[in-house]
Amino acid sequence: MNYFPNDAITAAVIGNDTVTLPGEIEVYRLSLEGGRVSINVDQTLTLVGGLRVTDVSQAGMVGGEGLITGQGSVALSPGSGLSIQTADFLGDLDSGEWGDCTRTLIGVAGGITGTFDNVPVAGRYLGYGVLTTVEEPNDQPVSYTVDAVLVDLFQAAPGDTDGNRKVEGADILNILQAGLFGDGVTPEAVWGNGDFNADHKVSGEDILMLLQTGLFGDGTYEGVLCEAPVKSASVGMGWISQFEAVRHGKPPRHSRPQRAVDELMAGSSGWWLVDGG
Ligand SMILES: [Ca+2]
Ligand SMILES: [Ca+2]
Repeated sequence: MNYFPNDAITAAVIGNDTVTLPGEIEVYRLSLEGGRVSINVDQTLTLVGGLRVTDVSQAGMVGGEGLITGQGSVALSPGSGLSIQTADFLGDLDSGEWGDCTRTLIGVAGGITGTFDNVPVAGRYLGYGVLTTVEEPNDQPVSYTVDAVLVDLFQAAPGDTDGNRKVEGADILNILQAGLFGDGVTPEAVWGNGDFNADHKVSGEDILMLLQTGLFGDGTYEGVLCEAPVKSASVGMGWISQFEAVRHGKPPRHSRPQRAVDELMAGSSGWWLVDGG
């Protein structure tokens, strides 16, 4: 559903497709809920109250199309704000795509005047293991060029429940303390308590995703999210082979992460007391 009044006190909602503005438009708050806006040359979209994006995963890469695009221009009024969420992962987690990524929210050839007065703070959780970040390249969650508004995002790796760039004992503790493992589908199951594939349950599939990253106890991890995807057959192979050994009834070698998972599966919660992370 698209709803686009030309009115400085009314919100506009773009639910699908790309809406080309019919002319000069002033709007209180623009909500992009799956759709995009295109602005024709010599026309200006003025955002009085601000912009709300419900799925930042659809925003373009740097140099690509923004969610607000076209040959026209955008004016951000004083006091306007930006709010963002995501409705999907930023990369294919099964292929090891996580890490930092800059996305283009607004990219208009006619340029941008003004800035948002209120933007998400660094580390704001957006859903699907995605957070705003102050890491390179822009050192702030929201940045501006003459013709673009960019947002710096971080896609956490499966297992990194708190998005601190480590998969460690504290993450396993988050999963254990929530106590949702094996409960089946529940609305309470989210990234932060162990649902890494967003199927609304914390199950063995999520634990396998954690294991396959090979990141447990490895310290701070890097990512390849905005570069060409790198698929390495060796990623996590040690873990996978141990998991396979368990599945086939062979005794696993004793490593802390494997023992943690064994005990998680068995419902024990004492292992993390001896883990150094
Ligand atoms: Ca973590
Ligand atoms: Ca899950």
